[in-house]
Amino acid sequence: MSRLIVVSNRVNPPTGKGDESVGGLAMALSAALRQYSGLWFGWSGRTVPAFTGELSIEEFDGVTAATVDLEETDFNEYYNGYANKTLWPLFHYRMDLTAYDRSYGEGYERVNRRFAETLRPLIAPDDLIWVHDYHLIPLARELRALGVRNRIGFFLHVPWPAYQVIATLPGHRQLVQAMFDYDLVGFQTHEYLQAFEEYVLTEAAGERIAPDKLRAFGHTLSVGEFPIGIDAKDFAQMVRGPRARRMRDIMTASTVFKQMIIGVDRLDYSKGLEERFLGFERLLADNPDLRREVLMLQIAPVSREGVDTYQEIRARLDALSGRINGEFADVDWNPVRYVNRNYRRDDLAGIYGAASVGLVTPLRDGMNLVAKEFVAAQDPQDPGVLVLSRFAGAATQLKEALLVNPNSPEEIADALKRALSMGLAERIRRWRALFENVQGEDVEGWRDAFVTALADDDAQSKAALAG
Ligand code: ADQ
Repeated sequence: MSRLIVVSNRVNPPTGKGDESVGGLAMALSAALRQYSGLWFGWSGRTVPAFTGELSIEEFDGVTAATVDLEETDFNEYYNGYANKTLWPLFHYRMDLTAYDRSYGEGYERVNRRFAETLRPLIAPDDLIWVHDYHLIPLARELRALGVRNRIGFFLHVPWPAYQVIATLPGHRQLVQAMFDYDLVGFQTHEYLQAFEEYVLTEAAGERIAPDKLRAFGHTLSVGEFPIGIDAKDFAQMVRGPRARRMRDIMTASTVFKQMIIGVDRLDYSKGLEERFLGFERLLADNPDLRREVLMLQIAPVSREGVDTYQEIRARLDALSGRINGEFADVDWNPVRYVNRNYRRDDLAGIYGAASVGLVTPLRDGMNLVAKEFVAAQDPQDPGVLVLSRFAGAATQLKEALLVNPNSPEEIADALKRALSMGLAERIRRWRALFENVQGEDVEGWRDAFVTALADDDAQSKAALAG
């Protein structure tokens, strides 16, 4: 079998201590690689004054992690710049926050070239190469320029936006053209795949040559829908483990006689945190009888602190949580608990398990793994209710959640009210359907489906060549 090389911006191999750094992609790739003796290549997370291309190689649980340091300018122009100030907001429909700065684009191209040059010597002829996310769209083009002929696949963890939105990006054509240097490109949902196809067929004068094959820019590309899941088996085991149980007991004791609503998100404007706080405030304002009966715990570790918008949203959330508590708190009750810390995964499992409602209301989200983790952590005899944004990719799978428009505090308040008073029979019925999906479409299935599609095509094209 071919070796798998995974490439992502950050490399976060499993440490086995449950303290892997935060982020859906890191969680998913750790889980996906755990049973694969593959190579994981990317940025070390460190910056140095000048790029050296020196590799640092470490082994974790059968996974070889090969990382490279970036130089300060690369970090500012590629990571903070093009990736997080241009592509991230644009792909999440925040054109108002999207920065178009030529130096960011140049930094993005430069880092992708440097990644390709550093990775090149590690590639053996039969390796399958799997590149992840919006930081690295041009990587295949750079590898091809260095003579790499291996099968290369790309998976986009975030939404692919509507044609008219992507068309606002200067250089959009070049970006899409670079995707045609891959053999396979995967998206989280049908909606994103369709939006990509629409761009290719209309803007790039491409054609569909098979149900899952597009031709444009002189290349043929396979495309597909690969909804990502969580490490459901490990998670279920963790939920039953001593650490999660203890955490659940601590949380239950600290919220006694109250129903807890839980939110867990990176502190990011795409996650709809302000609208969520306003929805909870509306619930309290409209339902005096519910005050003192509920509390909302929002866990939101800070991320991307080098980007101004992230500092601004943090300040606004501090003010908003303070305002809600100031308005409604009593001597023995605070409606909002707002913490900016990271937690171990087994602790998080226990916290989810103690909650009556999981409140997951991103304004846009590629998939959203928190929704799936919440479902996996529930007690089958007495499960909590998931309130989920219709604009999370997860909404296409988790249909038995209470789906809401995350822009509307009223809709959030109404759904919370319904969730808090839902009877046991309905909770169990909904949860069973959700759990079946979370378990059935897990991260291993996602990995296997993608890798098989990438490798299968290989067999086909070799057969075609031989024929
Ligand atoms: P993210 O935007 O990071 O991921 P998400 O899918 O919700 O979003 O994953 C977040 C992960 O971080 C979860 O596993 C969660 O448990 C963990 N996490 C969050 N807060 C934490 C805390 N305080 N302590 C510890 N862990 C915490 C991107 C895309 C998503 C897509 C994933 C995977 O934006 O749409 O689902 O990649 O493809």
